[in-house]
Amino acid sequence: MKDYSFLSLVREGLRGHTGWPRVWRHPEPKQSYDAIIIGGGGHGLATAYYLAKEHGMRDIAVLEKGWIGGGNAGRNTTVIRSNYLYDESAAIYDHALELWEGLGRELNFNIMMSHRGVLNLAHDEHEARDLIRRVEANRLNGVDAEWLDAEGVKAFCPVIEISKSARYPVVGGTLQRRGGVNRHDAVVWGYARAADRLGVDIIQQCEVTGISMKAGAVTGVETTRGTIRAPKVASVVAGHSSIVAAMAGLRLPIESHPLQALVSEPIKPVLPCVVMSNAVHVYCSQSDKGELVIGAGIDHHLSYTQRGSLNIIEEQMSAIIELFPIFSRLKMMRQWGGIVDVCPDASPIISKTPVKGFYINAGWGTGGWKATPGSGHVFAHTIVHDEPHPIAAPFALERFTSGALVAEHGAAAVAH
Ligand code: FAD
Ligand code: PYC
Repeated sequence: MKDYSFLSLVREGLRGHTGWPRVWRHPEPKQSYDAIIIGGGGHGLATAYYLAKEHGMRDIAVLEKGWIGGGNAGRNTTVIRSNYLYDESAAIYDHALELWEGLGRELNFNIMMSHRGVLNLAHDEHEARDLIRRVEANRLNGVDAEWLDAEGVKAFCPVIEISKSARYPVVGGTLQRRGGVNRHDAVVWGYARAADRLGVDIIQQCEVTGISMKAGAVTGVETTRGTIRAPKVASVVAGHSSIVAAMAGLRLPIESHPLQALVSEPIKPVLPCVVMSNAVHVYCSQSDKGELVIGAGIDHHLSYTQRGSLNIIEEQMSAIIELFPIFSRLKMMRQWGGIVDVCPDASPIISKTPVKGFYINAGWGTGGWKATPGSGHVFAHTIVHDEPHPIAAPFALERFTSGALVAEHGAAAVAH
């Protein structure tokens, strides 16, 4: 067992922090593996971890072109909830939420999981009816959900402006108490350390540039560090899904957009929960450091830049002040963007493909963080059995030809 005690902290401080053990290994890529996961974000690392832990697979590589957690895992605002409309979505997002509930203990890593509750606001009668319908659907699926009237919203989150004279008055909102936020990099590091301990090779600075195939089956990958063979290759590359799928000759029904977020200067605790509003088009939470973490919708143009454009920031700012006039004097400190892959029905793809041994986990759009453990868990099953896990089955590629779409634009909330 490595020594992370207070004494070791002092000892390492005195010797200039030169002796800390690595938390995971940095192995050279081997020539072949039983399975290769492309993408070292939350979903890729979770997939590798569950492959090793639940299915006894040990000969696995995670190939990451940059550094683990440098993609959307490190750029997202970590809102976690499972209040989606359709049964299929409730099943996967609530499966994930259940796993989140025990994940810190399971990984023995503090992921700073905070079940502080997520409020989704309604600003008119139509929106209220829509959200109440969702509350009812959620309850039928065993997902905790409550409808609060405007006074109930104010009681739960006193800082929200509910005046009737507001441009978009708050008429009520849904509350999922089990929803909340956590710490994105802790999740990545926790999964990485646990997967590494089970023998998974995590290989950073290793970009996949081609998928090798023979007779309609995958045989491995070409990378910036050479050819690596494997009978099973899984793509889990968030904003680059179409690019990697094209390497295997596949065209995905996906559009890639920038999605931005920003944080304010830190202030004392003022916002006890996550607040989201479709109509005003913004969401907000407060980090443990005190910063307000603020986001809105996607940039409408397609792009692979991780920046986004100014008009979205302006809209975000006016929207946040609409809901929280008290924040009007706050300075904004940092802004960033990520690339999100959006499917036409705002639901993900977790699927086998027409190429034998090639699997795709993609299209989580603006809302995949919350799914991380559940996605990795059911994807690992799909890879091992070459058959979809029952929870993953509705999210197979076939739905785009059968028409069995899982239309979740409403529950995807502000984001698209
Ligand atoms: P990533 O971390 O992006 O992992 C994919 C990895 O693949 C990257 O590290 C990338 O470098 C690597 N890669 C790509 N191409 C290759 C290649 N050719 N070879 C090797 N590696 C490659 N979701 C929520 O549920 N709640 C939120 O509050 C939320 N907020 C968001 C806010 C923003 C600003 C953004 C951008 C996204 C947000 N999301 C949110 C969405 C969420 O971040 C993503 O759906 C989810 O993180 C995607 O999975 P991932 O973590 O595995 O992705
Ligand atoms: O899916 O809940 C969500 C979300 C919040 C911010 C971005 N996505």
